[in-house]
Amino acid sequence: MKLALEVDSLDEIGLRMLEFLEPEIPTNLIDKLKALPKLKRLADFLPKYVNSGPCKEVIFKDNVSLNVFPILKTWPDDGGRFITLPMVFTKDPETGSRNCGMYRMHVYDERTTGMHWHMHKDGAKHYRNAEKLGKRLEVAVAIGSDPAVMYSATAPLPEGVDEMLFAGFLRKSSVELVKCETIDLEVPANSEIVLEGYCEPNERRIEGPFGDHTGYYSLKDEFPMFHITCITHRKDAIYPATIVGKPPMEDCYIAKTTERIFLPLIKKQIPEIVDINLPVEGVFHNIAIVSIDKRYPGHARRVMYALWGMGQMSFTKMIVVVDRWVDVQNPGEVIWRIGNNIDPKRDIVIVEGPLDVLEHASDIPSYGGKMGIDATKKWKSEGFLREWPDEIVMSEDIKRLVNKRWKEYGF
Ligand SMILES: Cc1cc2nc3c(=O)[nH]c(=O)nc-3n(C[C@H](O)[C@H](O)[C@H](O)COP(=O)(O)O)c2cc1C
Ligand SMILES: [Mn+2]
Repeated sequence: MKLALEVDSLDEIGLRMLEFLEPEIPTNLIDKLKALPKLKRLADFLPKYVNSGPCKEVIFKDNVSLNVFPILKTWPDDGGRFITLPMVFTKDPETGSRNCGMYRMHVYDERTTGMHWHMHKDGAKHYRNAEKLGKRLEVAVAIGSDPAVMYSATAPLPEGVDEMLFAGFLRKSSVELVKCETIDLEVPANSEIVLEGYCEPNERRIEGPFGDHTGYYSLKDEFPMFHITCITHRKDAIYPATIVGKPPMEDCYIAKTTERIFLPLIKKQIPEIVDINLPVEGVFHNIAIVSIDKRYPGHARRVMYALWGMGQMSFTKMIVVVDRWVDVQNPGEVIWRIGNNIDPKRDIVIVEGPLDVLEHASDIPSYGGKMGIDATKKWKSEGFLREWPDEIVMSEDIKRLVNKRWKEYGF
C-alpha cells in the first residue's frame, strides 16, 4: 500500500490531510499571503474534465458482453463469478453530487450483474432517491485505474465528499475524468475498463453467496441489478481483481491503510484517542482496540459512544478501551490488560444499533448488540474505592547496574 500510494509511511497521509483541515487562520497580510499556496494546492486536486482518454480506445455499444474479461469465481460455494475491484460511480438524483464506492458485482449473464451496495453506503442512498422519484439510476463502473483512485473507492469518506477529489489529494494531482458514452456520468480517463448502464427502480435479484472478507460466505440476499448498455476499454486492457477470504487476505492491507489514514481525522473529533488497532482477525467491523488519555470519570464510555456514532466506525461490534500507555498494536499486552483490569459486572457496556450488513451472528440482519469493554484503570471518582495496584516495572538503576556487570556474572 505504501508503494501504491507512494509514501514512506501511511501515517504521513493522515497528517497531510490535517494540514488542509486546519489551515492556520491568517491574522495579518503576510500570513494571508503565506496561506494562499495551500488553498491553491487544494484547488489543484479537483478533478479535471478531459475529452478523451485511454479507456475509450475500444468502444462497444451493441452486443456488449462481459465474457471477454477473465472474471473470477474464487471459492467453491460462490454463487458465480464476481467483479471484485469495481469503482461504482453514481450521482445523487436529488443533489447531483457524485459518489464512487467499491461494491462487488455478481455476474448473472453477459449484460447483467448484481449491485451489492449495502444499505448504509452512498451508492445505495442514490438508488433509494432514484426509486423515490420512480427513475432509473445511471451507473458507471470503472475497473482498473491508478492505485490512489482505486483505493479512494474504498475510503470511508463522509457522504457528499467526492472520492475523486480525495484521490487527487492522495496522488497530489487531479484525477482526469472523461464523460461516459451513453450516460451522464464521468469516469477516470485512464480506466482499463468501463461498464456503462443503469439500475432499474424496484428491481431485485438474489445476490451471492460469496466467500467474503469475514472468512465466511456472505449469505444470499436480494440486491438491485445492474444492466450494461455500453462497454469501453483500453486496447490491451488489464482486468484487475482481488481475492478476499479468511483474514489475512488482500483487502486487510487496504483496510489497515484506512486505519492509518483516518486515525488523525478521528483524533480531530475525539482528541483523547491515542491510537486505534482494528486487528485483521476482527475483520474491521467486529473489533476495535482504542487507547485513550483518560481525563475524567466515564471517559472510556464516552469514547465508545462517540465511535458508535461516527461514520462506518459506528458498525463496530466490540470496542475495547485501554489507557494511553497500552500498546494497542500488541495483542498480547491488550489481552493481559483486559484480563487484569475489568470487572465484567461493571466494565462491560452493552448497547444496540445498526451493524454491518456482513454481520451474521445478530438475530436481525444489520441490527443487534454491541459490546464495549472498559479496560482502563478504574478511578476513585468512578466509584472504585479500593487501591489500584501499580504494575511491575524494573527500576532504571537496577537495569543499568546489571547491564554494567554482565561480564562479572559470567555472560
Ligand atoms: C475489495 C473490497 C470489496 C468491497 N465490497 C463491498 C460490497 O460489496 N458492498 C459494500 O457495501 N461495500 C463494500 N466494500 C466497502 C466499501 O467499498 C466502503 O465501505 C466504501 O467506503 C463505500 O463507499 P461509500 O461510502 O461512498 O458508499 C468493499 C471494500 C473492498 C476493499
Ligand atoms: Mn462516498
